Amino acid sequence: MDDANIYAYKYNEMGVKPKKIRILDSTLREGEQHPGVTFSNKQRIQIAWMLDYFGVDQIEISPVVSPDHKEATKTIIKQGLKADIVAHVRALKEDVDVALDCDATWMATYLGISEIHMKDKLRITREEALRRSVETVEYAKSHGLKMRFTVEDGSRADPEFLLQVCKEISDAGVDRISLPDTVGIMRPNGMYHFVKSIRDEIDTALDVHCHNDIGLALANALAGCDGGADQIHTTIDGIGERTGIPALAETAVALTYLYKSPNNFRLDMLMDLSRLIEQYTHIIPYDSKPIVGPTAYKHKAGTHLAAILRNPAAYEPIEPKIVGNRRRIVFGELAGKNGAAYLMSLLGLDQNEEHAKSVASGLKNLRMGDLLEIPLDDKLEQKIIKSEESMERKKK
Ligand code: HCA
Ligand code: CU
Repeated sequence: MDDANIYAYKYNEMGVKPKKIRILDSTLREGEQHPGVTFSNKQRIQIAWMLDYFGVDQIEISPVVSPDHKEATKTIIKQGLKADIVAHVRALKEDVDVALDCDATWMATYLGISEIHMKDKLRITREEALRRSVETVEYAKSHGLKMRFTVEDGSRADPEFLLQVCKEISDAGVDRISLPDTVGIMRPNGMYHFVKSIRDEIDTALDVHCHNDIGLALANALAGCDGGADQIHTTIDGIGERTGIPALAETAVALTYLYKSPNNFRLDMLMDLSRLIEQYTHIIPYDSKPIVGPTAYKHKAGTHLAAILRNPAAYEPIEPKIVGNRRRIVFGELAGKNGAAYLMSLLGLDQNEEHAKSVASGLKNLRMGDLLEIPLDDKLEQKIIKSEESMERKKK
């Protein structure tokens, strides 16, 4: 299938150096901030195991939300998973103590540094915000923790102050800085320059955390990586505050195929991960959701069916089985001659060009929209070849 994509991939690679981009999954932290979502501890542990097996680099959970969450954090840390377990807390010493109490090796802390967050949410001055940031980093580092600091609402912060905070927490030894677009206000070009402005001045590793309020979360996160970040925050199905953050499935596929970022992601788990979250949250992915949505691999128009039946790459960027999804074809008034011929072969009907044409026009005249939908797996694909051969023979 890559052959069909080769020119597209070439454009994608223009002007950017290939590099590894990591994933931090925050289903257990940001995801639980999605209205209506709460997991049981058993579910949290299972989600962590599955995310680890899938191959994400870091898994984030907040131990300060409730005693239950603290218990879950402790238990997940004890599992000895490959991924780092990142305890996400506020920039307060007492919260760092909670992370320590959970035996965390990694923690993340956040503090709003835009004027609106400092003035109206936190009611602190710039000086206080700066002091609190540096003190929290120093405190965590003095206890041997690896830590990330999130400059919350960073995309709306005064760039000079943003840089000052980033520089001072870097000097204090912070291991990573998360640059969030907390209200999802950036466009890709803006996110690129937001990240680059920090990347040009300091060496600390950078995360991007992009909200999806205007539907640009993943595009922005990827642009942020072009600007110098090397870790994207995701959740399964993109759940999170309001309209969430990039979905794990889309991010992992984009990194693997469009960015050629080296990783060991088990992409064939993506459908199961989405199903698991659907089962636990009762949030059903919308029909046209990329990668895992019910119509992501359905083909309908006659011209599309004709092509798909010969070579699915004609209308698919990557094969469905790679991501655990399934190809389906839809028969109805748009099926056309090729769709009709294939349907006839499935039904064991003798077919020739003329019959196929009249079935196609019969389907059209019924005016009943889509009538039938079938999965197109390997066995059925064999049938296509036979049906084509028999059509060819009859033509002669
Ligand atoms: C929050 C804010 C946050 C933090 C992101 C991060 C955001 O809900 O705590 O820690 O990287 O969007 O800014 O999710
Ligand atoms: Cu967020």
